[in-house]
Amino acid sequence: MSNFVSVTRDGGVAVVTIDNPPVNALSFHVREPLMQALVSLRDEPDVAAIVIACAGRTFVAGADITEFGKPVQQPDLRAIFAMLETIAKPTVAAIHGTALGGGLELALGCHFRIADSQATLGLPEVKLGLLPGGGGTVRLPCLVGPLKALSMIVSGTPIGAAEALAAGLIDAVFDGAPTAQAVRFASEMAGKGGPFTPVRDRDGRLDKADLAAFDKAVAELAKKARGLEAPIACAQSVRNAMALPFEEALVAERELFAKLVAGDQSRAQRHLFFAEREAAKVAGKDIVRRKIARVGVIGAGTMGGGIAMAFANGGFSVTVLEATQEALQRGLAMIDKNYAVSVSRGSLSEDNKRQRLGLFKGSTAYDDLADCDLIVEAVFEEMAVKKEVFGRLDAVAKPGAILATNTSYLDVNEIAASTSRPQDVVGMHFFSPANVMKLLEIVRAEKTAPDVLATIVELARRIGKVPVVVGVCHGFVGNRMLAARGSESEALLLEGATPQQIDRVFTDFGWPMGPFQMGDLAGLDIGWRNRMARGQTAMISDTLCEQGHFGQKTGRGFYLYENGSRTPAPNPEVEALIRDKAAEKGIAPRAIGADEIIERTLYPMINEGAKILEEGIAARASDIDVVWVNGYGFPVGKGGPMFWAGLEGLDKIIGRLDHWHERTGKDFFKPAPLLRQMAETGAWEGVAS
Ligand code: T1G
Repeated sequence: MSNFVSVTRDGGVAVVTIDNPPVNALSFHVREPLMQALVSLRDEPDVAAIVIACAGRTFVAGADITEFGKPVQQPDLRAIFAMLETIAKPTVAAIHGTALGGGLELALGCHFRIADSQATLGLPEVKLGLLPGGGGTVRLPCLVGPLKALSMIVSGTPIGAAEALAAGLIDAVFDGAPTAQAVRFASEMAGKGGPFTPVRDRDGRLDKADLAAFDKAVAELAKKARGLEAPIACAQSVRNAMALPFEEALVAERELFAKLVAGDQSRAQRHLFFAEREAAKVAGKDIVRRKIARVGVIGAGTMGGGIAMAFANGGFSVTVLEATQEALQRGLAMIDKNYAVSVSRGSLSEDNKRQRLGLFKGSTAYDDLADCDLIVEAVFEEMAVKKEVFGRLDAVAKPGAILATNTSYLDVNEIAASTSRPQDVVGMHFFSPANVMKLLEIVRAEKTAPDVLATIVELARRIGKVPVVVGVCHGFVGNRMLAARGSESEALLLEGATPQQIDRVFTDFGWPMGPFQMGDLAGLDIGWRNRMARGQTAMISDTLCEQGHFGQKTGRGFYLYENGSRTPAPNPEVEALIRDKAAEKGIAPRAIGADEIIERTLYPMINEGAKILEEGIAARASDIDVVWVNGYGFPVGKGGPMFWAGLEGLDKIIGRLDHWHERTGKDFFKPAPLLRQMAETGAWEGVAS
């Protein structure tokens, strides 16, 4: 056949094996021989049944994403799946690892699907700004019903084999040897004799479906789409499967897919798919990683507790160290409560909770960290405190242990220099809540050893984090650009914009919330302490903090939060404060439009991103996108600040930065040389234009 598709015989059963490492994507060089194999086996009289299986660690993980945006080479997936359904003899998909996207659609083209008990199955296309374009939105509802199909397709979250069996998606689950199991299953079916009904004709669950209930579910989902087109298109296509004849629904699916794949949102989300994988590549593939089995976390506060949970969730034993028993018990109680909330929400079983809590050991003695392979410090954000902790760590930690700091701003070189082993020191900047947020900024200090970096990047993926390696500067990549984004927020208030107006521009842009609501959520005192430490000021926020108004946690900040609610209400006192301060500064308020707000907040942020690239603090522009999408809620449909800058137009951005630089004289508006350079080439290296 070909290197990528082979056919073997096991009695009357023909086994078609796809072998296209690393994830058996259905690239053109797979599709062509696959089509040929299936056509010839269909017509082969002495073949009683056909099994489709994959070599390597997984079943087909989808269409080849690298082929999107390029002319489609025939046969495309739809042609193969349509041909599959013309095969009268039983066809069985043997699933192991992941059956995702086009991979699950291939399996839906078969009469039967059997899976290994550890397999996962899903249609994650929505995460690429797409919808399942190989018939998945039309065939899946036939097996699992429209509502289940809707939730699987709009969430894009894969399900396990047991759930797939219960939902009617697969026909059997086995422990191991899926191909051999599939051959046995196939010959059994062949023995029973047909006819074998293609999935497309099993519309029993569709007919009975309740369109009203479906539309109600769609309305709920639409609220969460936040301007993303793909979730809406997914829902529309599943609805078509209920309302239209099969072939018409397929055509409609194809049209929706063609529109999405050519759109900026999908380009942005595909950019992020590859950007996340690029970011996790550190130099020295063959570097021996250090063994990490036992982890220590110093500090059981909000960050320390979340970090400890992130490691326990990853299966690591964790020693949590606190200065006092009282603080330790408080921290462990918070961890227990967080798990209890997950159990009450059904996202964790009571057993899992018990098992995870069993991984924790509390202590108030540094000596108990002596057997840890990695120790993460999450104490108060003050250099003197950090140095004192690292000095004590240096005395007790075993040789070769990795010492990490969770500082979000401070100089990791200086912290490392407070030990006798700076080569073992690295920054691990988690984002709150650390057991939930995906991003991990890994700060490479001057002396951080290459194997320490490689070990921590790999470890990050093992605990479900998205790692990005950054250099040492104040605020690293994320917080440094956040400061640039915020530098004009207060000026905009004094000149006439309101917190609600600015936040509305951000939510219209696609952010979960705007800077003022975000400040209130995180706590205004964090930025305040940081500004005080650096001798900087923010007139309105500082005044609120001096009055003890830190945001949600005090019930009052830029917004009011009555009776502990999380819903922000306008705060008339803040509006009066802004007017007073503006008058004090002789600033006459004026009408400010959404474009100006975007130009004076996001453009300086992009400019700061360019400076970060110039200084080598980030290795690629796409790393900056990964930081902002996974750590700061930058809308995925815009691909991150640097990708979005390409969509917005670098010339336009430079033009407006020049305008505001001339008008305000503020340095952060002065376009970075790299930005001008990139405007000439039209693209950041690492970010497709
Ligand atoms: N196409 C091309 N390359 C892919 C790929 C794909 N579908 N999936 C993975 N890769 C590359 C990836 O870039 C990396 O490359 C290497 O494989 C290992 O991946 C018509 C429209 C399967 C869970 O969305 O979720 O089907 O960096 O590091 O952590 O309806 O890969 O080494 O050079 O992620 O073990 C739908 C995408 C496609 C699933 C494995 N499918 N893949 O995770 O490895 S759209 C998906 C994943 C579609 C049809 C439509 C994960 C994984 P490199 P990795 P991993």
